[in-house]
Amino acid sequence: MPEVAEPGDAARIAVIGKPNVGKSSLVNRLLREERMLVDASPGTTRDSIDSSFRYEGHDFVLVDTAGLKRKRSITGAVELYSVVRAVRSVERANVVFVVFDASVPFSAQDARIAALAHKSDKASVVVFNKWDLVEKDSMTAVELEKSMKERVPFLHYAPVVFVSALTGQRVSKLPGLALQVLGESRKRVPDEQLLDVLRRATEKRKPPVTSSGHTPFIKRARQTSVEPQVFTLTVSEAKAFRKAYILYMIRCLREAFGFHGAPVRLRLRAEKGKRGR
Ligand SMILES: Nc1nc2c(ncn2[C@@H]2O[C@H](COP(=O)(O)OP(=O)(O)O)[C@@H](O)[C@H]2O)c(=O)[nH]1
Ligand SMILES: [Mg+2]
Repeated sequence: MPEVAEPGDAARIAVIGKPNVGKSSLVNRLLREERMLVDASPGTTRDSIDSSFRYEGHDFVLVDTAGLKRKRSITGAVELYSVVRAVRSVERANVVFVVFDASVPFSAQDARIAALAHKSDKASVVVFNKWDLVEKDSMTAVELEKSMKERVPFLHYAPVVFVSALTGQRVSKLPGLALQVLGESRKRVPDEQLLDVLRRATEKRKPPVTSSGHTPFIKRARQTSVEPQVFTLTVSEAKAFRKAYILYMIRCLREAFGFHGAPVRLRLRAEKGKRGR
């Protein structure tokens, strides 16, 4: 089995989501519930609050991308500003909690904010808050998760949790999930196992034959980065592996190694020559 790396220094968790989804309530509940608050100090930006806490021997800094109160008449500006703020805190984070309001329909702005976590290659947890307001018989967790994944397909790899900052339901699961996705994002995979998984993937489903009539193949594969997970494949012809095929290989890597909650990237580079092990 691949070795799971332990997080070293304090891991930063950015809590993002559009205004009013309950980010601040969630942060407050988490710190209160777990009685793990060590220190709360104004963040580097005037409008964010960094809170340090310790969970199962690991240090975290929780960053609430908190709200500036502005007049309703300039809603557009508030929305824009909330995205700018979220971008900044996501860049500095190790883990992102992407918070949605489970009691209202999923919106385009939800999707835009969620895209930040994916674009920045951060380990992510999807948090549906205000679960206490949801009529459980009309809208189940499964349906909500499904509609979110249709709108935000790139977050399909993230664990999803349904919580209530109001009642505290399942809020205590959050630190463990943060630790889990961070571990997945830092997991190391031995070269031979990696090549083995990829070769089996190409045997099961052959990459399309190139215009010159060759079946492209993988010569070497290495994990060239963790957090984010990046794999560099040396292949016979880089262009021969199309996007759909690259997504297929990523799916095979996830099946073999997990990487639950962690983004995975493949880099392909070509090297001419004969096949050889
Ligand atoms: N019913 C319910 N209300 C919530 C929950 N979490 C937050 N709220 C309410 O939603 C509103 C916005 O919460 P806030 O934490 O300020 O959201 P933020 O803008 O994302 O930080 C407040 O009126 C909260 O009391 C929840 O889990 N259930
Ligand atoms: Mg807030």
